[in-house]
Amino acid sequence: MAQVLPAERDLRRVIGDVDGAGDREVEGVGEQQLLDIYRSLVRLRTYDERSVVYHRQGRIGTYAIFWNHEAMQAGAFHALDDEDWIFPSYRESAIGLLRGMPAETVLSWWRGHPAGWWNPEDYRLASICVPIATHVPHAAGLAWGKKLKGERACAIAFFGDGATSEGAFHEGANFAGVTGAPLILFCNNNGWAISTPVEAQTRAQTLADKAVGYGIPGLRVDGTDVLACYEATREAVTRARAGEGPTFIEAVSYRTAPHATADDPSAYIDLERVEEEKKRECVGRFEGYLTRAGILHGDLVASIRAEAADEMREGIKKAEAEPAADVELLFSNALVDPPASFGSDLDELRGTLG
Ligand SMILES: Cc1ncc(C[n+]2csc(CCOP(=O)(O)OP(=O)(O)O)c2C)c(N)n1
Ligand SMILES: [Mg+2]
Repeated sequence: MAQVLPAERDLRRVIGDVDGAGDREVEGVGEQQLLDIYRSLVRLRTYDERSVVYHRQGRIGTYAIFWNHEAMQAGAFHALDDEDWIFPSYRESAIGLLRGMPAETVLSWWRGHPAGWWNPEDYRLASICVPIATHVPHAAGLAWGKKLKGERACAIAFFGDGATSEGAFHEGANFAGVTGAPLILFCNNNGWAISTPVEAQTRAQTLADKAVGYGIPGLRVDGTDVLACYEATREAVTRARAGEGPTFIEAVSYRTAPHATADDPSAYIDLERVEEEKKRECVGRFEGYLTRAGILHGDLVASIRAEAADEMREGIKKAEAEPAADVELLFSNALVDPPASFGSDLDELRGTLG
């Protein structure tokens, strides 16, 4: 049972080629749900593209671009219920939008402002995790807790291929396997951990193979196919709710954007491959699928994009209207017994900042 099924070695796909060859349907998913998924994709894409612009304008700090990762995030998200917990990495920083979090909250996070902090309970959304893989044991613990309490909710942890080289991933995966925690381990395998290719990180044939050692089933999907991501996550959620424990999903893509705004991938990435991959980026692929199915047309696309652009315009306005935070916040939760000089040091710092 705990194996990468032979049928899963190839990447699962629902969306076919541009001419429609290979398109199939996901059982039980109607027109309205397809459009909801599309709206989420567009909101994430808009968030990402606007953020790169805001960064260049100096309005947010260094930013982890998730262009062409939207299908994994929206696909997985729509397979969850409202009560299920999400543990994002920096790559899924804006997934809270889909849970009703205002854009200004996420933008504030990237501005390093405390208005970008939230109570995880409010959105069933843990804080954005930057130390690679350290949220995996937290997610496993929360999921196990839900099981012990007899609650229906499950948890999902998003992380990258590089995270599977970290101890915390293995601790979390093992713990979830042993406890049968209702957890989905969603691995975004974009081929790179900054400049380290996945081939330099592991001798495993697939990342899903790593699940086998923990007694967890592994699935492999095309990470730019939003419906394949949705379908695989829905299966994992069904297993979790049935008391069958965790599932590992490896969603495969090729990173088409820099790791973050501070990175210049031209020194290491295959630029020709990037151009090829951009032609089949995930939002356009889903638009093609929906158009072929007669569900999407130009006016609808335009209005959904306009709504998403408005959301961002409003969000950045509100984030920038936040008064600057007091610098004392940097220290107030760090020092139980501040040194004698703390008060005067702080005054000096305030003076320096004007
Ligand atoms: C514990 C830890 N070590 C190192 C880093 C520095 N670092 C930031 S991103 C990154 C690569 C992560 O790659 P991957 O897990 O594939 O995620 P991706 O960025 O591709 O989504 C590293 C090593 C970190 N944030 N945390
Ligand atoms: Mg990666």
